[in-house]
Amino acid sequence: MTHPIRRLVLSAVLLANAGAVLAQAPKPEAEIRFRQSVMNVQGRTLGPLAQMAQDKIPFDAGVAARNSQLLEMLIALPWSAFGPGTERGAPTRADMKLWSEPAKFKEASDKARDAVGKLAAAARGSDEKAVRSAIGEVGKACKGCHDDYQLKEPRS
Ligand code: ASC
Repeated sequence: MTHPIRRLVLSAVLLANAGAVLAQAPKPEAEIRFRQSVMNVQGRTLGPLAQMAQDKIPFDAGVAARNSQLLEMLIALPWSAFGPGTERGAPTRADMKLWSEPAKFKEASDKARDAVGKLAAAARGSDEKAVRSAIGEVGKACKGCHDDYQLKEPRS
């Protein structure tokens, strides 16, 4: 039995749900801006760590711990913003091949997550040598992925 009021309520509920689903799928431009923003903050967070590991600035265990833990949170964020349909929409340095070899990209991003996880674990301890070495591994993982998937210049 479909009473007109029931049908009206049902339609309203369906429409509201459709709205919620749309709200969950941000525009490609928003995804691109998001991943670029996270990558930017990651770079700013890794910067002092890399400088410490290379003896360009004095080693500071507090900064090492804080930045490593921040990096551990950040590294979880960008990957979901490289989904299908986010190949273009704003100037981006992401190489198109990123979308044609998702398994390889996932492997490269997992390496970065693993390396950052190890760094955060090392930074919770007091072994400066281990922290320095873990920073180096993070740098290598970031660079490895950028060598494969980051263009030198933005494309549209
Ligand atoms: C950064 C940054 C990168 C990586 C890479 C590590 O801070 O912007 O692309 O670290 O240079 O080797």
